[in-house]
Amino acid sequence: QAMAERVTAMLGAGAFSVVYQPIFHLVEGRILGFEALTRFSAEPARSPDVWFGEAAEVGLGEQLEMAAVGKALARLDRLPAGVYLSLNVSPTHLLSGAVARSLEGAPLGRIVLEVTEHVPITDYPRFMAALEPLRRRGLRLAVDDAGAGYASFSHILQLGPDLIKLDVTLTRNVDADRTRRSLAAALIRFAEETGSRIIAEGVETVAERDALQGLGVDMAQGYLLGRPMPIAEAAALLRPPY
Ligand code: G
Ligand code: G
Ligand code: MN
Ligand code: NA
Repeated sequence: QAMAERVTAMLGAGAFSVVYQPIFHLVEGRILGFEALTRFSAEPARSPDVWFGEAAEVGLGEQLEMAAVGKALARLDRLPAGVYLSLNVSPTHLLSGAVARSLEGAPLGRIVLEVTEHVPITDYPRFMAALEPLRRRGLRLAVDDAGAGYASFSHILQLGPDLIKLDVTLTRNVDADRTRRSLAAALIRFAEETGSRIIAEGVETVAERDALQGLGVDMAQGYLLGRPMPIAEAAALLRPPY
């Protein structure tokens, strides 16, 4: 009961905000897009994953996630037209049609949906069918957390994503740790073979960036390159003479 009240409060005005983390082209040094990440004002240090989990437990998961998508999209006009927006969504809400509804009127050519396997997809054909009308209109699909155990090879193979986001656990120490490097290399090779593009997540050091670039990664995100930031800062990053 207390949890239900807390979750309802989370849906109120000002209860959460969206920050935007830049995704860079490493060679061109250019921002390609931003990932929208939700922050809850009541407890900013608590992971959004926990909030979203609690919301789902009391049946408000879809409502909260769609409110977050709506809030992220509402600021898209602050970014130049060539820059995309990446949104984290649960496969459940894609299947229910809620994601498509909250994307109505949005420029789908500028939208990437990131899906992870936290909630396993049991019926891939149905999932792909739900996505198909959106992808036909330019929406791109990213597999999030690739290599983390949440996103297996078979998951990736069945989704045929436009983008594969290499999990932070593979990025960390990729320069020094041969085991991680070989796993990252396998995923990168897999992406090349299947026509997906790789984005390395959580890049924190120059050594990690260089090692990943050496493996053929040209898109990356992480504290080394840019932290999640309010929309005004994100927009300012892109103003001339950028
Ligand atoms: O930004 P941070 O590292 O704290 O995010 C922690 C987790 O919460 C990540 O897995 C991220 O994908 C997830 N997350 C952040 N914002 C959203 C959101 O708006 N919707 C969903 N579904 N997940 C989010
Ligand atoms: O699960 P997902 O990939 O959507 O979540 C991305 C998470 O990674 C966010 O919570 C974001 O705040 C976090 N993040 C972004 N850059 C870095 C980084 O350089 N290092 C670490 N440890 N986390 C990062
Ligand atoms: Mn993500
Ligand atoms: Na991830």
